[in-house]
Amino acid sequence: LKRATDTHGPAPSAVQGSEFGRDLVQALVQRPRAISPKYFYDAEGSRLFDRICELPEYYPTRTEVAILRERAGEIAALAGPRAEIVEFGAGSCTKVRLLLDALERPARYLPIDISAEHLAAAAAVLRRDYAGLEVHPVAADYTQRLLLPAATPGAGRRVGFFPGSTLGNFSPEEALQFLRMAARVLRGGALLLGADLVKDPALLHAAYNDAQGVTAAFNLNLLARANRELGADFALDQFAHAAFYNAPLQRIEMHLVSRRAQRIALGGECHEMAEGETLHTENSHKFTVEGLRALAVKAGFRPGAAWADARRLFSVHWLHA
Ligand code: AVI
Repeated sequence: LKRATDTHGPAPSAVQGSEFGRDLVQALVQRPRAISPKYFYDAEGSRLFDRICELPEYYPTRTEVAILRERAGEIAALAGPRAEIVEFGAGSCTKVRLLLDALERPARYLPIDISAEHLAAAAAVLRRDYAGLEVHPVAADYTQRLLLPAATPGAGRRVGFFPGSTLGNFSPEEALQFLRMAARVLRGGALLLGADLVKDPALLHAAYNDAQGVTAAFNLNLLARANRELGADFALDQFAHAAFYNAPLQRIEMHLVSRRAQRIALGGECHEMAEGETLHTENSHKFTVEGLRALAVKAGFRPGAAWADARRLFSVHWLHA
């Protein structure tokens, strides 16, 4: 057994004073051990995710971008002039440029993201590049209650944008809850949604087990972040990245597997992990076009067009709110 150098670990107040700390303690206490994938995305995790999007094996980003490029004209016609774009989880606001370039005189862009700092910087760059576009960043957790500013006078349709199949990282209940909220704030407009499709498990496996190990580093960054922010003492070489397709549940699961029996000191307690036990860090659900449309109906949308690439790897949906 690894000896905890200090049985109390980092100061319990540092852990209890942070949402990440409290959720990580809870994750280590509960069975099965599981934590929200939202904690992947500190500055380092966001950088690693950007690298994932460039990997040869990670097809979702480039396939979705190709669909959006190919369908830009149709999307612009559906959105109409002076549309207002609301992006959920905007990050660095790069994909939206495809829409802004295609739409007819978009009136306003409301990027919603949890990281206010990141958002302000991204908004400044967009303002510089799109003269005449009002950019109104909303620093909020869009999985919680969301209040949006009233539509600007003379604005056209409100169009939600939720690309990347981020919907797949929610549980089925959370996905329904998110879509219900989106239908409410977009009422009278529409949601443009990206959803990764069910496919040959070998392709899925490769996308989450890339040869360069970037996805493994992204997964392990959760523990590295705990060491940086909470003063935890995870030995990163004592955990292995595991990602596999759970076919009955139509999802990729990511776990951190304990390579040996070890003790983890956190929040004033000592948590034990046996060899082979895991911390479940992410689900990435895959959809069928019909399944996604049925879910959208349940949430209060009227499904419109559904587009996919020729290999049917990824889908983009226009859902009337
Ligand atoms: C952000 N999200 C849609 C990605 C996915 O594919 O589920 C996150 C990711 N996890 C591992 N690789 C990429």
